[in-house]
Parts: sequence; structure tokens; C-alpha cells
Amino acid sequence: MSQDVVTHCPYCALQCGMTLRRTAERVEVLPRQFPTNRGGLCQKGWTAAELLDHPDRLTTPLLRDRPGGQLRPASWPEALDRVVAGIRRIQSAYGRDAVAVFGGGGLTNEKAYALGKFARVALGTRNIDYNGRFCMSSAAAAGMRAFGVDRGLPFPLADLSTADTLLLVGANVAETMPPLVRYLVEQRQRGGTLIVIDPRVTATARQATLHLQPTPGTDLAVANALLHIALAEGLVDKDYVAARTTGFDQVRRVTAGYWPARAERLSGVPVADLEAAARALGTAERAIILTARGAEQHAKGVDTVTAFVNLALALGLPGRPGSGYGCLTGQGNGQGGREHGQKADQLPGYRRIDDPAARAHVAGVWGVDPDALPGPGVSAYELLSALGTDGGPKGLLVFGSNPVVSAPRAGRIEGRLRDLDLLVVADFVRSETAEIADVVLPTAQWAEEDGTMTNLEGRVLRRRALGPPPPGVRTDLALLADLADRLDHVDGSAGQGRSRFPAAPEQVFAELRRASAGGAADYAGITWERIDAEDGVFWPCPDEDGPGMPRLFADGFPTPDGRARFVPVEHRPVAEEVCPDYPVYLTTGRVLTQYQSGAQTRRVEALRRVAPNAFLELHPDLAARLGVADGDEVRVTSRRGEMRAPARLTPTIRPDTVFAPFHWAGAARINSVTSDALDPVSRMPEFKVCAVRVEKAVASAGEGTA
Ligand SMILES: Nc1nc2c(c(=O)[nH]1)N[C@H]1C(S)=C(S)[C@@H](COP(=O)(O)OP(=O)(O)OC[C@H]3O[C@@H](n4cnc5c(=O)[nH]c(N)nc54)[C@H](O)[C@@H]3O)O[C@H]1N2
Ligand SMILES: Nc1nc2c(c(=O)[nH]1)N[C@H]1C(S)=C(S)[C@@H](COP(=O)(O)OP(=O)(O)OC[C@H]3O[C@@H](n4cnc5c(=O)[nH]c(N)nc54)[C@H](O)[C@@H]3O)O[C@H]1N2
Ligand code: SF4
Ligand SMILES: [Mo]
Repeated sequence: MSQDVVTHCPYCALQCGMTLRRTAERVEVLPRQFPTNRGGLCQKGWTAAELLDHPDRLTTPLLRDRPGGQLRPASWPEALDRVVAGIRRIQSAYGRDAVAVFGGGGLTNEKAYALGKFARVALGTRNIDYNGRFCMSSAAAAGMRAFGVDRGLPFPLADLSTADTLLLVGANVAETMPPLVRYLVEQRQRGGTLIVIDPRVTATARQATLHLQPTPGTDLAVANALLHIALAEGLVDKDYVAARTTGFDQVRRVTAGYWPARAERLSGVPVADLEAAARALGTAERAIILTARGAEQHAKGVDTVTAFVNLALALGLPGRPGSGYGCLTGQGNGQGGREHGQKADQLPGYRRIDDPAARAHVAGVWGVDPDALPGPGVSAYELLSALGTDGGPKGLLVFGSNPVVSAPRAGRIEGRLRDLDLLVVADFVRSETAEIADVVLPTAQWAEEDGTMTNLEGRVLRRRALGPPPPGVRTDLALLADLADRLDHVDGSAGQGRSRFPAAPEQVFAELRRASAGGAADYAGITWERIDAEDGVFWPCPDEDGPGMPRLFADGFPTPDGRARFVPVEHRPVAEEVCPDYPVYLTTGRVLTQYQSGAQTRRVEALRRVAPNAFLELHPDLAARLGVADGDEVRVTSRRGEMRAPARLTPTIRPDTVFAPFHWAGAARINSVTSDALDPVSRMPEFKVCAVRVEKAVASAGEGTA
């Protein structure tokens, strides 16, 4: 007996197509032909089903009876009563905003939507934000500013393979989206040029025709220099700039200051490489520029992305067939998760919560008075760092994030979380954040629920349940609906006590469609049947009878005048420069077989075998200066904290920079060290560069230990 279900991987934004098969012993993952992954999967996808019946799986709520006590099993009614009583107590003492919500870009569209509505309607709090703020918020803000819309890729992934020149900035796709590499291979087989900008010679950079290896935090200077060269060599598309954009003159003036030799001084990238890159981009018939976290997770992330968008616009790429600018979204529903209202300043359909028309529309769908909707809250890091402080929230509900490991300056954030009167975590494992919660609610995993996800192309996909969750486990939607009921938000107008929070995902999606109608991310015309029939549907899709939009900007930009906007941007130093006490740059990122905070993948045996622990990557020259040998335990210290891990010596990193992955907790948590400097616009933390000191942690034999 076997039963197959056609679905997608739970992890990253590539959302590879897969088939799940239930056999007598286990759930098998089979690769599936889908337009994005074309049958490919990475090790994380192959092993995704292992967590379904993992011994660490939570199957009962957990409660902590007093601070410092142990978590103990409890019934659902007891756990939910505790949550509701805690919320009531806090809100009556401190006001409605004193309970906050923290969401995640891994949640389905339905859950992200329900969570935003739950915060604004059931809790009546302005304080909701989510981990996407740590992810692609800089690219999102830059995209909105330039194009009037934020869709990660405004074209299908398949366009990558036909680009004559492809530029990847701070994207290590060979480890973060391995099946995407086939497009890069095809691109080069067609004779294309692949340029990678990364301070490390990554698995991705090794495939490049040209690799630029800047000091972390200097991409903006590189981008401005590329535009400077393009101008000097007559590579700018003047007709496009005149017909389709505004603001170029100011950008031209600013980029005049980025002559190649100056950019080389700022970034360390040789003039000849800058020239070669500018020419490869400027002379290509079809060129694509993509950014990811390496360029974006900076205190000047928005301006850095803007510099690459300026370059793309000057070369006439956005909207030209087979060309354009895009951001590689990260989490499974990183795209949809930023559209439907779990952002502090946002209502469904990518509407602004401070826009009276948007409030009126969404309040209508929700059956509430627009004036009853709260205003904008604060961004993720600001929210987390206010927890438990005077005037800050005293209660927090977390759905789909593990900030104890993944937040910047995590020691501080962990302290804030511990100071709360009420911390509620919905998760399917005891993540490090669940571990310090007052209430843990066990939720369904991806293979146990239906819903939709929007991949990095803006393609809305179906997630399908193989079967129901195990006994004792509820879906996020069901428990949000139950909580809302208990908080007394029952629709009296229907006269039958119908909950305003449906638990059935298809019903939630129907409501989301109405709420998003007319917004930038319009899902009104998308039905589950259409998604099945069409291999996913690209938003915006306002009409059930009309097509989705795989490619944007062919005829104009969704700005008031239909033109894209150039914005002049200047290089500036990183938030924390190296100094005699902290003489080395630290940058952080990912390895292939671990995912994010590691709460899931550290529990998968096959993945743990490949990547069992954290490490610090450093250049042999730096290691020699520090007296560190390969495998030595090192201590990495910043102004905020320290981390310990074995040294991994490699000539593939700049000698002035060290690298650590952020997937591990405890002493190996690199976010104890990272900087909480924020971008002024996106509020993105500077995860990708701070100043550290590196030293050998353990005294070697013969050295004194006194
Ligand atoms: N295996 C795996 N895959 C994942 C994830 C995971 O956790 N594990 N997470 C998913 C998510 S949520 C995301 S957001 C994506 C992220 O995907 P990526 O952005 O590809 O991942 P990162 O490793 O964070 O960063 C990419 C590269 O940026 C480089 N970098 C560091 N500083 C700089 C800089 O100043 N400039 C430039 N140009 N480059 C710099 C790093 O050396 C690194 O190689 O991956 C998704 N896929
Ligand atoms: N130093 C450093 N730090 C970083 C980054 C970096 O590059 N460097 N990258 C940042 C980025 S891009 C990201 S996206 C964040 C990610 O970091 P986190 O927000 O911590 O993301 P995850 O580890 O995916 O956490 C998801 C948690 O929710 C649970 N979960 C998964 N799906 C669901 C669901 O559907 N419902 C519920 N209730 N729970 C679920 C998982 O078990 C897990 O415990 O980290 C950021 N932190
Ligand atoms: S690339 Fe991403 S979506 Fe595809 S199998 Fe790996 S983790 Fe899953
Ligand atoms: Mo991310």
C-alpha cells in the first residue's frame, strides 16, 4: 500500500517540486519535474521527511509553571487557557500593544495572513513583525523605491540560462539553492559570462568566469564604479533611460566620484576586473543582475541594492526580454510571507497599514471598523530588543522563527526573551527559543497541512498534506482560530457565533484573495485549481479568467508615472570598522546541509554527519599570524560577545576576513558576536560584517593554564 502526494520541499525559496510516498516504514521523498528544480533536490530536500516521525517531535503542549522551572507536558485546554489568561493580564495592565507577535517567512500564505489578522483583530496590537526583516528586507525596500513593486525575481528562473552575462552579488547558490546551479551551467554552456562578487571563493565563485573578491561591505562602491565605467565607455542605454526612467542625472553626478582606482582602494577589487565586469554587462544583449544576502544584510543594504538597480536601469535591463534585476528570496515563503500582513507596516496584498484606503478595504474584509485597526509597529530587531523593557511588550507569540539563534546580537535578545512575562512558541521541535518559553504549542509540519507558498519567482504553489498531523498536534491555523475564539472575537452578526478566524486553509485563502484584491500583490484571480492546472500562478493575478504575470515591467513600472526611479547612493564605511582591538572582519552565512537556525536540520542524522558543528573559516596567512592551526579551537570576540569553534584554514577567503555559519547554538552561536547596526530604511541588521578578534581558545600542551 502506498499513497503519493505531489508537493514542494519545506525549506528554501526555490520550493523544489517533490512527491511524498507513504510506505509501511516511512515517508519517502521522490524528486519531481517542476519548472524550477527540473527534478533536482539538495540533501535537505531529500531528507526533509525525517522530521515527521522524529523522536524530538513535539506531540503535546508544554508549560512552565514558574520562572526557572522545567517545561512539563500539558493538555491543549490548559495550555490555551494559560496563553489567554496571560494575554488578558498583560493587556489589561499595560495596554493592547504590550502583547507582540513574531512570524516567519516559512509560514504558508494562509498562515502569514492569519497571523497578521490575529495580531490586528484578535489582539489589537500594532506589534507584529517577522524574521523576513533579517532576510530580504533591504532588497524589498530598494525594489519598492525603484520599481514601485517588490517581487524577488520579476521574471522566471529559466531566464537565467539564456543570459549572456549573469552577475551574482553576495549569493552562494551552489550551497543555498543547489538545483539552481543547473541554470548557471546551461548559461555557460551557451557561452555566457558568469560574474560572482563574494569575499570568499565559494562553490559558486569557482564556477564563475570572473570572480570579484571585495572586502565585506564595499559592494556599493563596486556597483557605482561599474556604472562609472559603463558611462565612460558609452555602454549606457540612453533611449531606455530617457523613455522609461527618472532621476538619472543625479546618479550620473554621484557615480562620477567612483573612478575605478578609487573603487579599488575602497573594495580591494582590481581596476581590470571592474572594467571587465562592466564591459561584460554593458555589451551583453541579455544581462541579469541578482543580489542576495551578501549584498543586502548590511546597515547600507538598501542603498547597496539600489546601486545595482541603478546599474541595471542604466543598462536598460529591467523589462527587456531575458534581462533584468532580481533578488534571490531565501525562505520557503519568503516572498508570500512579506505580502500578506505579518510585517509591522503592512496589510494583505502588500498594502500599507498607514494608507486610509488600504485600511478601509481590509477592515471591510475582516468585518471590523477601520479605526479599530492599529497603526504600524516597529521592525523585528527593534521589537525583539524592546521586549520586557519599560514601555516594551511583556508578552510575545512566536510562529516560525528561532530568534535565540538567528537574531543579531543574540545574547541580548535571548535576555530580552527571558525577561518576558509570557513567551509562547508554536513549533514542532524544542527549538532554542521554545526551550525558554512559558508555553510551547506543538504544530503540524509541512507534510501534514494544505496551503500555498509563493516561490522566489512570485509563483504561487500548492503545499499538499500527505495525511493529518499526529494525535496531540494542531495546525497553526487551527490553534490561531481557537485562540481567537477564546479571546472572544466571535462574529455575532452571523447570529451563530461563527468564528472570524477560519481554520480551513482553503477558506483562509479565499479570504486572502479578497483582502489582497486591488493591492500590489493581487491574488484575487488565483485559485487552488488553477495552481494545480498551471504549475503555479504568478502574481499579480487580479482575474480568474486572466493570466498571471511571469514577467513584469515589459510595458512600464507600477509607479505613479510608469517610470522606474534612479536614486543616487554613496558608499560609506561599515558600521563597525576594524581597529587594533578588533582587527579582523567577520562575515556570516550558510553551509549546504544546514538550514537557518538549525532547529530542523541539526536533528537530521544524514545532514549532521556532513556538517556536525560550527567552524571559523580563516586564511592560512591570518592563521599563521595568530598562531592557529587547522582544527584548533578558536575564540571569536566582538564588542557584543564571543563564540567558540574549530578553525578551518582555507586560502579561499580574504586574509582580512573570517567567516562563520550561523546554524549552531550555545557556545558556537555566531550571533553572540554579530552587529545590531540597522539599515535606516529596511531596518536590516548588519549580519554580514563586524569587527572581531580571533585567538586560540585552548592553551596547548606545555602552556600554563593558571
Ligand atoms: N543550505 C542552506 N540553504 C539556504 C538557507 C540555509 O540556511 N541553508 N537559507 C535560505 C535563506 S532564508 C536565505 S536568505 C538564502 C541565503 O542565500 P545566500 O545569500 O546565498 O546565503 P549566505 O551564505 O547568507 O550569503 C551568501 C554569500 O555572501 C557572501 N558575503 C558575505 N559578506 C559579503 C559582502 O559584503 N559582499 C558580498 N558581495 N558578499 C558577501 C558570503 O561569503 C556568502 O558566500 O539561502 C536559503 N537557502
Ligand atoms: N549571523 C547571521 N544570522 C542570520 C542570517 C545570516 O546570514 N547570518 N540570516 C538571517 C536570515 S536571512 C533568516 S531568514 C533568519 C532565519 O532564522 P529563523 O527565523 O530562526 O529561521 P528558522 O531556523 O527557519 O526557524 C524556524 C523555526 O520555526 C519552526 N517552523 C518551521 N516551519 C514552521 C511552521 O510552519 N509553523 C511553526 N509554528 N513553526 C515552524 C522551525 O522548527 C524552527 O524552529 O536568520 C537570520 N540570521
Ligand atoms: S534547494 Fe531548497 S527547496 Fe530545493 S531541495 Fe534544497 S532546500 Fe529544498
Ligand atoms: Mo533568509
